[in-house]
Amino acid sequence: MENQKFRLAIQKKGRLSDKSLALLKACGMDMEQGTRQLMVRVKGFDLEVLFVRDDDIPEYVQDGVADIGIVGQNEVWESVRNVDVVEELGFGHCRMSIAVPKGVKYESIKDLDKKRIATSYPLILKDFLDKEGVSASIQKISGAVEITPGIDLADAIFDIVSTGSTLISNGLKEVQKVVSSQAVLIANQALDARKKALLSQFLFRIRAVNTAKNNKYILLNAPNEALDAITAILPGVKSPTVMPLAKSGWSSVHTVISEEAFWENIESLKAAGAQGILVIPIEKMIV
Ligand code: PRT
Ligand code: ZN
Repeated sequence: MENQKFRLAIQKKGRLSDKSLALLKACGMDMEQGTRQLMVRVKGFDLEVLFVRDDDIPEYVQDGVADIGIVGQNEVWESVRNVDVVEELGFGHCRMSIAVPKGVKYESIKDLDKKRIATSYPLILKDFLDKEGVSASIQKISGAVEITPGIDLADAIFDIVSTGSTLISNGLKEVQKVVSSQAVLIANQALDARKKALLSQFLFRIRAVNTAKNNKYILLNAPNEALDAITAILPGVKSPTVMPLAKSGWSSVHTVISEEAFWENIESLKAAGAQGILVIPIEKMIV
């Protein structure tokens, strides 16, 4: 038991695979290249990666086949629920919505009472309909849910939507957003102390990578008389570093701010006298 490997399950092939591998790489966990096996040892961390179908990940983690997993929240909600959702990972964003044929009048969820709704996610749909007090007949379909209204197998569908183009090309319109989903890190609920410690080290790296992604290192030059105004605009992690430039009367200001805050403040920075503004990506950030 003591020597058992710490094991992470990720999707073998699909929408979350590349981003899951990229996250591991950014966390300093490289894998041997070459043919992808079922299980691979990671370099740089005490971890073994298991490549599986996404539908199986929540159950594997619940049962301890894997200790942790990266999977869409939708798969967790739809399957077993006895796993801990440890962290939202910021990729694999989508929404789960109800759609009806575009010619059908839809005013509220009550319009679906006694109707047939096809979905691969019957549990999530049932939870929602129960909460809304709607009794529809849920038809469980494992793939190509979007074609069911066209062949009169269903009156509506409940499915994952990202751009919405699949709905449009099947003559459907999105009428009710039910929930948003993204990739999450999940963990077995009975990890021993050693594995818990490994999980927190893993999480520490993930947070360093994800925090860095949302922040930028900003460098700018400004005349000294503008420094007060400029530093007041910059909502940095800490107060900015101000260093004199070779040109007298001028300084260089360095700080870290969120990308969003940067765009919000760029005009006022320029107006306050900032020049030569550089925005630099950050690789890791520990706050
Ligand atoms: O083979 P395996 O079982 O492992 O994979 P899978 O085919 O079941 O899953 P996969 O790879 O399609 O999706 C994995 C996870 O990605 C899902 O569980 C979601 O959490 C997330 N995700 C994000 C999506 C989408 N976006 C998405 N757009 N999953 C599916 N889709 C489907 C959607 O259902 C629609 O049919 O993609 C189609 C296109 O979407 P539009 O709206 O962009 O046209
Ligand atoms: Zn799947």
